[in-house]
Amino acid sequence: LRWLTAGESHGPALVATLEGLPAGVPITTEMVADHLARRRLGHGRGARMKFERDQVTFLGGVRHGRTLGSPVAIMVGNTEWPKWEQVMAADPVDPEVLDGLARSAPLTRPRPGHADLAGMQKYGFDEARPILERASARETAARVALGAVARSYLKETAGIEVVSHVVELAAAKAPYGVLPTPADVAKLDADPVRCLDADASKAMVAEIDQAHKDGDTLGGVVEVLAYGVPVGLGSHVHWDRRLDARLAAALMGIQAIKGVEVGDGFDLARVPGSKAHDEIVTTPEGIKRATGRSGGTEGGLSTGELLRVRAAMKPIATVPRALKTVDVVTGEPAQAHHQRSDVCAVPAAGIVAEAMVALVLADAVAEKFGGDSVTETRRNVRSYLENL
Ligand code: EPS
Repeated sequence: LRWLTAGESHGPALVATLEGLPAGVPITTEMVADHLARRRLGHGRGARMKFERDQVTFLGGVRHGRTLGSPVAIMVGNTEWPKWEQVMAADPVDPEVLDGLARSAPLTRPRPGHADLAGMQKYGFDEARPILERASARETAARVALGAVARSYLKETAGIEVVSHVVELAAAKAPYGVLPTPADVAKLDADPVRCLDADASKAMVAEIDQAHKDGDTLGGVVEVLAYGVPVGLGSHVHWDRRLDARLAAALMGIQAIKGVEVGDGFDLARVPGSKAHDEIVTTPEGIKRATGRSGGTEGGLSTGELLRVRAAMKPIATVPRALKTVDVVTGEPAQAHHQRSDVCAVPAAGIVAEAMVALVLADAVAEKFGGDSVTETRRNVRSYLENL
């Protein structure tokens, strides 16, 4: 698969294209919109989530609710655009018009932790607007749109389903080993922080409320589970074909993610080998692993067990109680710019992480099973599983 996104946070729209899927994958505007709506959920999201909506339009690759096998192109309109038409115009705008607009004031006090400063230095800008517009996590809406297509492909061809939940939020932690299934998704989406454990959820909400009072922001950890992944996606033969490496890169590529774990991850480094691996046992359903510490990958290959990965998100860099910085025009110490921000976007990060895992798995399924129509791919999956 090949896929790309384009678009700025306050531009007219985000666009995303996905090439390499077979014909016949069921997908509708409503299916994409549903996942985009899930991404907007979560206690601690900022004002923009309330007044902006995601407008989905398919521009290519889909007819009457099924993919055609041609590149899929999706546009997600920014309903905020009318306020930004001059400031973010593609064509030159009369400087006098811009001078009269508060939104167009140069952002010369870069936020620590954001792409602002290094981006300005690298791309040769004297203010942060041209950098933050693309660095913004608004772009994740485009990935979630593509993820909706990828997950439909996975379900139709191989019966794979992807679920995520929040397992840590600042100091609040869900108990280890609570693993939601696809049947729990409605309950998770109804929880203010997308956490299955009621006590942990309450503690997470309290953390966010306190940070809000303190003018601060919070991070956390999300876990993504993929059910129904067949043995043999990815490969041990080369580093860039390893499924775990591809998942790690995809998750790390989400804004504000600073760490990724596969299975028990860093904890495996703290226990002896006898307690680190999943013993192989025979069961009425065939050969299985007795535990799930590996997270469903061994040697870069999926094992056929539950796939489990985690991503750690740092607190949002737009901190209301603004951090120390330097004004790049005067060279004087200053406070970082701040207009509005989310207190916490960890629940949303879980939905984005689902999309990234779905895109990686869709790529690995397409690579292993090929097929130009969903029926052909499904036949290939079935024949492979029957011959194991
Ligand atoms: C973001 C900052 C906020 C968020 C935005 C991501 O936007 P603004 O700068 O306009 O207040 O609302 O997220 C979205 C718009 C979205 O759809 O997720 C940032 O700096 O990353």
